[in-house]
Formats: sequence, C-alpha cells, structure tokens
Amino acid sequence: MINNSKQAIELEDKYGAHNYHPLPVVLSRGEGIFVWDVEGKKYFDYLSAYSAVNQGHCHPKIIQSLSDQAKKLTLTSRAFYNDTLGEYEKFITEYFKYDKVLPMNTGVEGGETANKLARKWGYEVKGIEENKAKIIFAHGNFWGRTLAAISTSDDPLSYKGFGPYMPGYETIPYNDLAALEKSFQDKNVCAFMVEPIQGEAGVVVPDEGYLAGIRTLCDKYNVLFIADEVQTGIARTGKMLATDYEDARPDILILGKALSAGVLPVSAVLADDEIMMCIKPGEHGSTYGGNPLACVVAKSALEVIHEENLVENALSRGQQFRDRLEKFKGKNDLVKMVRGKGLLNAVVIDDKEDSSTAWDICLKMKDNGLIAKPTHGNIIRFAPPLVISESQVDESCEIIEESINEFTKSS
Ligand code: IF1
Repeated sequence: MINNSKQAIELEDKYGAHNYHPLPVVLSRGEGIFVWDVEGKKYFDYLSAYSAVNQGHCHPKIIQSLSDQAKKLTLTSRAFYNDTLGEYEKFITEYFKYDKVLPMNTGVEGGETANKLARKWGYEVKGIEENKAKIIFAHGNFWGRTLAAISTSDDPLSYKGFGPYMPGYETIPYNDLAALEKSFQDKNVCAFMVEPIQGEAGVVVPDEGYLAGIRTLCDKYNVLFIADEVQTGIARTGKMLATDYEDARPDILILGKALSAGVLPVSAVLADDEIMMCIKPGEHGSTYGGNPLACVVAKSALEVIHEENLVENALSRGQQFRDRLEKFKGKNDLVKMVRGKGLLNAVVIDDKEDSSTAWDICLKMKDNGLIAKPTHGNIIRFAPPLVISESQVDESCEIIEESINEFTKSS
C-alpha cells in the first residue's frame, strides 16, 4: 500500500523502465476535471491524459457501463461472435457516418491499421505495383511509438537508435498544399496521413483552407486522406472532429484516447466499403480488438459527448481560455503566443528552446493546484476535460497567470 508520494516515486524508479520523466506528482483519485495526489492535494487536470479524459475522470455513467459488463463478459476474442460488438459497430458507424469500423485498442494500432488498409487499397483498387505503395506524412507528425510510427518521425527523441526504418514513407512540410500536390505526382502514393492539428508538435494549427485543400488534392490524384484524430477527435477542438471545421471528410478516420474516456484502451478505424473490404478474414486483427468491455465503454463515452453538449462546451470554454490568456499575454513578456482550437490549446513561452522555464512554470502550477506538462521545449499544452465550467476556466486561469508571473525571461 502506497502511503506517500515519495514512496511511489521510489518504487517506479527502482522497478519500472525509465521511459518517462513525469512531473513529480503522484495521483491517486480522479473525478471530473480534478485529480488528487496521494497526500490528498487537489489539482485541476489540464492534460486530461493527453486528451483521453475528455468526458472527465471516472464519469459515473461510463464507469457504470464498464462495471455492468465486467460482471457479464469481458473478452471473447474475434474467434467467436458476441452480443455487444455488432451493436457497437452499428452505433459508431452511424455516429461518424462511415460504412464500417475496424476496432483496435491503442491509437498507434489504429494508425498501423489505417496504413495497412491504405496500402491494400493502393494495390487492389488504385493498381499500384506490389510493394511499391507510398504513404505521405507531415513534418512534426506524431502517431505513436511502434517502429512504423517512429519511421515517419523527424524528432530524434522518437526515432534515434531504433533503426532500420519502415520503407514506403515520405514526409513533407505540414500546412503546405503545394508540397502535398508535388508529392502526389508519384503514382505510387496511396495515402496522406495527417493530424488536423498537430498535438505533440505543440498544438500547431494549420491555415484556414488546409484541410479542405487536402480533400481536394486527394480527390484530384486518387489518394486516400487519412485523418489521425486520436488526439483532436471526440469534441476536443470544439467540433466532433477537427476535420469538421472545413467539412474535409477523411477516407480513413482514426480515433482513440477519448473514444473510451480514459477508462481502457479503445481505438477505431472507420472507412467506407471500397477501402474497408480490401482486408479479408484473417488478414488483420488483435486479441482485445472490439472486446465487449471496449464496446460498451466506447458507446457510453460517445453518448456522454452528445448528452452533455461537450462539443459546444469545448468551443465556448476554449474561446474563453484563449481570450483570457491573450489579455494576460499583453501584460507578461514570457507569453509569446497562445494558440489552439476548442480545449486543445498551448502557450508558447518566450524563452530559449532549451530553457527550463516551461518545466519550472509547470512545477509552480503544480504547487498552485494545476497540473500540465510542456510538450517540446518551451510550449505548455493546456487541455482540461471538456466538462469544465465557465467559472472553473476562470479559476484555473488565475492559477496559470499567477504561476507564470513568478517567472521572468532567463537572462
Ligand atoms: C506517449 C505524445 C500526445 C497521438 C496521435 C496517435 C497516438 C497519439 C495524434 C498514439 C498518442 C500520446 C502518446 C503518449 C503521450 C501522448 C502524446 F506526447 F506522445 F505525443 F498526446 F501528444 N496519434 N499520443 O497523440 O496513440 O498508441 O498512445 O494510444 O507515447 O508518451 P497511443
């Protein structure tokens, strides 16, 4: 039994792989937008487990659906049918308006699945020569930690030391339609996979028209538009999907994280029959993919988004957050930029890339009752659960401003 934070940190340090450098806070309870540490201190959660807890921690309705199903049937594997998968597949394909869904577990498995579907479609429908299919990615992309995912990364922290890399991938500048059209001159290109807003890169929002432009170019050159909405999807950006901002319907949609409200890993790949039916029985799958627990939890998590108007709330509260911090920016020389959409926002700290200011600000915010974490260098991501209220945005911005005010630019 863990009695204090120090004990928990020591255990992780001694017995766990050192593949993370967490903020020194040990959480033991979550409810709505709040988490508590082992000592009972309460925090605003401004990371939402990287946008997985959009519905708030331990949402009662979602936990109830988990608990009810957990006593009934948790896993059958896909060797057999069960009485939850078909109902869930009907629900989610009607919810997002696609013919079919391929259920997986983690976001990166969703990305891998989308890549396999795109390649298969490239060979069977577009007529690309076997083993010649290419998929285009954008600089600054992040879609997970598998060998394929790091093969498209231009962040040494993601790829260095893990070669050799997956062939058939190319990267072009993000938010650059001319570069995209140039890459499509290669007839072996089967898909362009991109985040509508780049999360890990530091909440990079592309220009107006970029998403619509991708759709137009993919139609023109018969290339599949794969939208990685693992982080931007499920109401996070103030629309159900970030691609909804420009009505740019992806050919393949990847969902994860908040699809299951942070309760257990659930991801999904949605596509219409021309693409989805390229994968035949036995050609893809996963032990836990589409398990009964995942189905009931994901259905409940999606129902909550509608029932609690979380798309609208993310839009309004996000605007409130950015307006408030824009005002603060005018009074504090450390805030270089505030950017984002809905409740996926970031503050760029005006300091040297390698300065520890952003990290130190996060430590100060932690002391003041709010947890967030820097992404690259001097960018702090702010992404609370979408259930946050107007007064809670004000209260949490007080903490953010008070904490940043304790710092000045490093000399
Ligand atoms: C870590 C980052 C965020 C994602 C997008 C796919 C995946 C992710 C757009 C893969 C996952 C997570 C991974 C986690 C931290 C977090 C993260 F900092 F790593 F980059 F959110 F920005 N597409 N992102 O953001 O989903 O397989 O993890 O379920 O690896 O540290 P996953």
